[in-house]
Amino acid sequence: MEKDGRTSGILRVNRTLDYDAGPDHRHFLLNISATPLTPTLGHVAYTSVRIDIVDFDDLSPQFSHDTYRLAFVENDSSIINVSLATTPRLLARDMDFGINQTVLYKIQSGASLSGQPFLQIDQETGEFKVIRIFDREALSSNEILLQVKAYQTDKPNTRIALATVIVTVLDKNDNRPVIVPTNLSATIAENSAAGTYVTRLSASDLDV
Ligand SMILES: [Ca+2]
Ligand SMILES: [Ca+2]
Ligand SMILES: [Ca+2]
Repeated sequence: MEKDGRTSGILRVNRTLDYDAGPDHRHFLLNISATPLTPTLGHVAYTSVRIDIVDFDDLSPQFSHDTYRLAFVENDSSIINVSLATTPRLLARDMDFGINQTVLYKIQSGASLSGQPFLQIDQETGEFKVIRIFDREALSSNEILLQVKAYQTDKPNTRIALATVIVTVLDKNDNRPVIVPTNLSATIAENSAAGTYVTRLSASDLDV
């Protein structure tokens, strides 16, 4: 800070002040002396001025990573409504202060299959819950991409951050192999030599 000239007594800032830079940047104590224009020995007055910097909401939440991973097993009713944490743990921070740093989480897209939601996020902790079981075999891929949003509670549309959660649906061996065709007859001449081709069967399994 500087005095505005030597005579007016007005104080003005001469550089940008940053509350978010830490406690040392939030208060200033100025010791000020006043002397007559024509210095006279001993005619000096002193005072001090305390300046408190208040936070301005100039930052948005930021995720600790761009991408997080979540994995659970298909068709497993034991995980319904159990809190599941991502790896690494979903975390967004806003380095402002007070209301300007409050962060909540929300699933932006990707948590529905055939129009039915299967995942929920805890808006405060960022943990997920599976709310509906489904078959890995019903998916075209075992990975589902979610977009999650962290937002400042009082500015949910402007102070935001986005991250991706890669959901991996782990396969369970819940399908029997199927032999194709299921009924078959074949003929072969008697006295055929060992190794003579008879017919071909194939088996498949929907699991991966
Ligand atoms: Ca700030
Ligand atoms: Ca903020
Ligand atoms: Ca399976």
